[in-house]
Amino acid sequence: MREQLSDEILGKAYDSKLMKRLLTYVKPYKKYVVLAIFLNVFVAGLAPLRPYLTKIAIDTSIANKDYESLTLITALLFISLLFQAIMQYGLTYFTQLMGQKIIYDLRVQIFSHVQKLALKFFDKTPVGRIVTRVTNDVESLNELFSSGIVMVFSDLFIIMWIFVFMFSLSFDLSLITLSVLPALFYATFLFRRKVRESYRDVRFHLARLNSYMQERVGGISIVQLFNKQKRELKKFKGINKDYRDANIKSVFYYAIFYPTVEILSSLAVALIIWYGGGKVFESTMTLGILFAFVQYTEMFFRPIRDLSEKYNIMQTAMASSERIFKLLDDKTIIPDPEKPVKLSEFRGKIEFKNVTFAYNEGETVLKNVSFTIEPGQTVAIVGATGAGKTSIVNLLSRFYEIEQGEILIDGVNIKNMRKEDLRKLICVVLQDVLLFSGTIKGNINLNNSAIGESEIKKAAAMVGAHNFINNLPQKYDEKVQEKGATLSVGQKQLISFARALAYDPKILILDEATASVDTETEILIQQAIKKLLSGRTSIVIAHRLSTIQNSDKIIVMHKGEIKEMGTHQELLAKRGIYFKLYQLQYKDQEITKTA
Ligand code: M5T
Ligand code: MG
Repeated sequence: MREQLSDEILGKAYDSKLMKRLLTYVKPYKKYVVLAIFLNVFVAGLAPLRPYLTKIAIDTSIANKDYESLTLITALLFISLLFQAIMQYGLTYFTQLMGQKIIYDLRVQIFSHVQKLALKFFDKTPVGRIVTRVTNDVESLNELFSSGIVMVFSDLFIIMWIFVFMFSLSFDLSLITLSVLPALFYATFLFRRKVRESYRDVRFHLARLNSYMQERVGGISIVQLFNKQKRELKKFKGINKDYRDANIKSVFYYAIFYPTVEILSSLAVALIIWYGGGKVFESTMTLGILFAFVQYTEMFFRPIRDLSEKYNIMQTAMASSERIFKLLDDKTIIPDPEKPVKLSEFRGKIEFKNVTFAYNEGETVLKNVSFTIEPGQTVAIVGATGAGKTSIVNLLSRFYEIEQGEILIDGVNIKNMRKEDLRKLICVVLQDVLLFSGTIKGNINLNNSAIGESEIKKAAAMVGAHNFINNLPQKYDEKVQEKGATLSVGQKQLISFARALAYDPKILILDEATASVDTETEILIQQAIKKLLSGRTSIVIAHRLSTIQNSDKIIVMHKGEIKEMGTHQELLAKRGIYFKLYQLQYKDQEITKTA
């Protein structure tokens, strides 16, 4: 909850440091900015010109019954309107174009940065928040670039022009128009503060609604299984109501503010007609000037009203950019060495030397772990849940940095290798298989065109996945849903094996799933594993000890430490932890057999 709140904090409407950095994104599109400003000056200048033209029409043409000049002025009025419309179109088009181009760049930058971040970052950052950066936050910057910056200029330009025209026409009447300003500023000030509060409320309740929906829809099977629909609906209604009320409140402020501005501007117009009318009677002012002034006064209030909305855009954009830059500045990246070592010839020896590691400071997960795997060997790691088996794998792939000790491949510290080179050697078949939405084919070669159709089929056949894939309506082109939702656990496992085989890694790591599959699939998987392991250095993490009896070495982990090490027979003879584990499973099997 508090995290969400920090997401909703609104800061200043203008922060020069942030703005400076934001402008670096505008730099590549300088020509659009120049064009927009150019169009802006014209658009801003054209509107205030019209009341002045009317003044001439009334005072000169109409007063003197001069048809010719009246026609000319009417034509000028029309042309200026036409010009304004065309330029307005250009202005809108180019500013939107620029805005879209800038946020495209930003999204690319954020995504590519996020891909570089170490797992440690994702351990502490919910996915939803990163998605919000790329969508909502970037979108509010679009508003800043496309309508914010340029339009603020145009509003200021218009106000300035109107001022120039008004004061050149009549000083008294200008003062009358300005006399309403304090009230207008005060109303704007109040409105801004209230809208800002309600905006924050709206965002907060929206975030709540989103995360609630996401979680409940994600866990729909649990909701239905436990018949929680009614309760969930009631809760949702509550959250939805808060969101609705927050929205109504913010609409309410707009509903008050706009009419207030209207009333103030009508008041100014009335004052001008009353005072100016008197002056026209006295013949100290022409009718044309009075007429022009009424128009200027009406024109004057719109940009001022709009500016308060621009203020909100600026404020949201500043808060969004702050969050985006914070993400872009996150340095949770595992660095590549300056002078990377390349393995000239891979043999396949893996060494852990006194490795100590913690995900969070002070909570040691691995203590002084040392072992060696000779080239081509298969080593198994066993141990209770939470013993640190997966963590060993994470370290070998250098997903996390170790505090003490070193990990060597063929005698080279993995810290001295480029991450890319290191990970090219390794393939990990994870505990929970991750499939991407796409096709079966694409999930086996991960859309790497170097691995062709025949290699995909060969790999699938070798791990025994070919049969079930061939029975699918679309075979290898069968669509896979997000996370492989339409496939069984065993099928997903086989596909991930095919993926590993297709990539033909030098080092293979299997992190066996605890989930059990039927005997037939189990046999398939066992056979697949055998094929995967042959001829490469492998690490197998297994819960079923039957999988690993033939390993060259078995490492027994307990609470982050290696307690026993040896072959199956050696460890049984020791009558230690492994022996106990083995007995337990053996007993289990006896029970299931007799049952
Ligand atoms: C060992 C903690 C976990 C446990 C210990 C992967 C991971 C683990 N841990 C974290 O804090 N963050 C992480 O990202 O580390 O966990 P493990 O290495 O995953 O244990 P395992 O693979 O032996 O267990 P299992 O259940 O897979 O057999 O305290 O909290
Ligand atoms: Mg594990």
